[in-house]
Amino acid sequence: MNLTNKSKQLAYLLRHDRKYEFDTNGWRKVSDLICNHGFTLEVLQDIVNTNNKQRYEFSSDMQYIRARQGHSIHVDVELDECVPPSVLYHGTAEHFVDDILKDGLKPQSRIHVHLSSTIETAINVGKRHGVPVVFKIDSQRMFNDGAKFYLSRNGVWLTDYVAAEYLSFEK
Ligand code: HQG
Repeated sequence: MNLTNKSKQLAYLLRHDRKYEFDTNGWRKVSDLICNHGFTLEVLQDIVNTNNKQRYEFSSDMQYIRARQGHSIHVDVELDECVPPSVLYHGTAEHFVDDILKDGLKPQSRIHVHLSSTIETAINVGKRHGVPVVFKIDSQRMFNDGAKFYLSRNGVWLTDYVAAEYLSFEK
């Protein structure tokens, strides 16, 4: 299996694996991945160091590893609460637009709604689901209205929910 496939397998094991009992902060034992899931320490180090989105991190003693965001399992990855830029973006696909305009942006299976500071990133996120559509989010007004925003250590903006009143289409 090449490194990209191993990285995808790792994303599942660190974000979505309901069978594993995670530490409350989302850490999984490196030894479990080596003994039970076919990883070596070298492969894990390679993935952590070369991952294009810097999705994963080791604990300082290298005994544990976790994903920095994107979980569906309920863990607390110690996200930093931050003041957002005045505008953020969310990329989605055309076929979700009607529901989003009705119900707002929901986290669906994940813990948070994922937002980005650039339109380019949002387009790439949207493409994963179909013909991409980018929403612009009035994050400043949301923040002033009391919403919380978090910035993951790999630069992804997260929030709990975005009501439709804060959304507009990015042309
Ligand atoms: C949509 C990747 C209907 C939402 C990316 C999205 C990201 C609704 C989809 C990260 C809805 C959920 C997360 C509503 C939201 N009705 N559809 N009310 N509200 N949706 O994959 O944001 O590569 O869970 O627009 O780069 O696409 O894995 O979220 O299209 O940062 O590290 O429901 O995953 O990161 O899809 O992607 P997802 P996402 P990684």
